[in-house]
Amino acid sequence: MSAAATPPNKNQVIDGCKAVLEQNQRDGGFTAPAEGLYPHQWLWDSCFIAIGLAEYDVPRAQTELRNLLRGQWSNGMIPHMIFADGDEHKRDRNIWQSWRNPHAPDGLATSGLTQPPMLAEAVVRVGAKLTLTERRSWYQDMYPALTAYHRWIYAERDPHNEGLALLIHPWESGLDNSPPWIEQLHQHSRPWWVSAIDVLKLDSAVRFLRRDTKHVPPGQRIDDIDAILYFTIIQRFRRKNWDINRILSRSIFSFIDLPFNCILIRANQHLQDIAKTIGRTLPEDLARSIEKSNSALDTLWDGYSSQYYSQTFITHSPDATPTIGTLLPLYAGTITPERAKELVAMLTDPAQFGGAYPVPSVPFNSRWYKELGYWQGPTWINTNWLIADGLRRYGYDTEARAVEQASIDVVTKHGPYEYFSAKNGVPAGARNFSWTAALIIDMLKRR
Ligand code: 9WN
Repeated sequence: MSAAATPPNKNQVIDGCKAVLEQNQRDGGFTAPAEGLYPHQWLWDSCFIAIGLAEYDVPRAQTELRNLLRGQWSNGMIPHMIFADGDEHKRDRNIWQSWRNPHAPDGLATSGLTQPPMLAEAVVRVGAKLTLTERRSWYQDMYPALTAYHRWIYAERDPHNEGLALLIHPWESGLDNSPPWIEQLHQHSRPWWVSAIDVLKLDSAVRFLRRDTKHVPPGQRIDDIDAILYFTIIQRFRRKNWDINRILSRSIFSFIDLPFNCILIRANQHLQDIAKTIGRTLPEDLARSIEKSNSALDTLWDGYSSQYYSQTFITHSPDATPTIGTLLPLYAGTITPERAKELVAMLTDPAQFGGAYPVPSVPFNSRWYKELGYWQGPTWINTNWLIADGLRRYGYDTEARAVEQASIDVVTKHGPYEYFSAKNGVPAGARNFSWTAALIIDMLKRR
């Protein structure tokens, strides 16, 4: 799909994307995000992948999501990774040791964290391809797991009943090293030995521990010291057996992540629709929390800079670093049309998020903007998909089409890479990346 003289047509792009999903399919029926770099099953990746699969292979989309539920813990948590079998992945499984927690599933190694709750959206997108009878039975199947998951989010991650979920590790946000997370990371003390590695400039010597920099240029990813710090948090949580009470009693992070909460709010709406379709009533505690979430999103608005921000959980102070997160309340769909209009103005402003290949993960005018820096500048197709969906629900069809067209253009030109320069479309990260392929199929098929 790359430097051909004649650009591939729509069907050829779709076929190329299908081939990527074929190639990344693994034994047991899950789809890896990318060959080599990401060998396991990831939560929100599988949801985006199922949305694309639903466009041409509904049974496989259903299998993808059912496979994700293999990893669900008995307390309702859906972990962000289910580790692949095989000796070559033993080290990954041992880093996490999910089996230390009594809620973890038997005979399956998972992470001990979650990721943005995209599952309800994926279930509904798959449901839309079924007849009413089939849809009801699909929803009946998925409803218990979904309800348990959303209840777990509120029970464990909203301890003060405020309607906003806290996250305990940057990986839970899906936007791993988005600037607010790195800022939080740097505000906390680090273990002495990490400082020693830093001072002695031994950071690149520990690079052998990382998988990502074996596949993509280190300059495009999180730096080594920060990567080590991410792992030290995992080590610490592992020592606490992934028990949330022990973790929260002395946690590095407890952060109210804006994108995660926007996705949660949208997921709640889907869950309500699912319940209605099958004549079920959501448990009262969950219904109350959902109600609170809808209004709580407004507390993340900063009137001074006219932006939405993430907040620290304890003090509720905003982390006033602009990122693509500020646009995701469009996807949540609960903000006023006036607020939506302000967000659309930011989206189309060339100094912020507007440009040749929108939408940059960090605005161009931010001091953090880094053209090919992981989640610190490039355009990602999943966030484009979320923004386009939100725009459409607020009646901004032209803007939604433009975001989708830019996504289609860049993938038609270069293939389904992990991310792209928002300035000139240069591709970066993993090639043949599953969610890019899946969401482009979805965008093209819906044209
Ligand atoms: C850690 C798989 C995942 C995505 C995340 C992305 C990246 C993992 C990593 O890859 O995170 O979970 O190894 O850096 O940030 O959004 O789900 O594609």
